Amino acid sequence: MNPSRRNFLFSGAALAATGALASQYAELPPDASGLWAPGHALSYSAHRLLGRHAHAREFSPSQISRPPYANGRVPKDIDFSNWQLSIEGMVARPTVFPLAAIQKFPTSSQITLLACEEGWSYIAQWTGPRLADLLESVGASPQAKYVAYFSPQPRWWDSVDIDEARHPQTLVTHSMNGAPLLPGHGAPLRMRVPRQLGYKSVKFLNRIVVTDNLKSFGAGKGSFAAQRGYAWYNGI
Ligand SMILES: Nc1nc2c(c(=O)[nH]1)N[C@H]1C(S)=C(S)[C@@H](COP(=O)(O)O)O[C@H]1N2
Ligand SMILES: [Mo]
Repeated sequence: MNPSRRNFLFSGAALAATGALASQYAELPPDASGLWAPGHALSYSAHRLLGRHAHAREFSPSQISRPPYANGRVPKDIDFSNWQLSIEGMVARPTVFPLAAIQKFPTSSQITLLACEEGWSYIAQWTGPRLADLLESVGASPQAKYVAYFSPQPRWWDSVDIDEARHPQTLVTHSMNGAPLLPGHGAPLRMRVPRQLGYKSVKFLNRIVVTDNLKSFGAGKGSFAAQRGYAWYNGI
């Protein structure tokens, strides 16, 4: 977050305006209850007001981290053969895409920072179709408000609002630093949400659900991370 945003967030005016912003701009985030509720709602509505279309910072090729930090071990319980990506929910044509079909979509590339909530980060180039284009190809409903996305790992699913889903930097990546994704970084497909913290970039992506309500997913807070107390919306 840049300093001017931070100042805005903590100004009295911003606090007073929170309720109005939240109701005007995106309603409340799905985790807007409990201990952290006021902060989460404030951050979400202020970011949405200031930066609905803002772009995550992009870096130059010389700034790519080598070697990249690989947080995750490769899970042993995932069957990587014949990978498919299902896109379902509020779409005209629910589709199960074989990996090869996803690889045929026009791609977008970006060099951005992946920042973990634990404090470490790395810069990499990410390549793959825009989520917006995949949603378009299956006829996502104009009434959709959220996109939830899943891996075979029960804890690793998340969701974003429709603006984030349609944002040009939100990609379904199959390549990193000019090569196919490595298993530790989420091969063969990984959601990449560079405007938010690392946990939103779910690895081993195999299912996307377009919806207007997150209540029916898990505990209804929009992600497993949110169930554990991390913010559902966590802009960087
Ligand atoms: N499926 C899955 N996705 C995941 C994770 C995971 O363990 N499994 N870890 C998340 C977290 S907390 C972070 S910070 C990033 C780490 O990305 P990296 O493994 O490329 O470093 O992936 C996110 N996506
Ligand atoms: Mo993380």
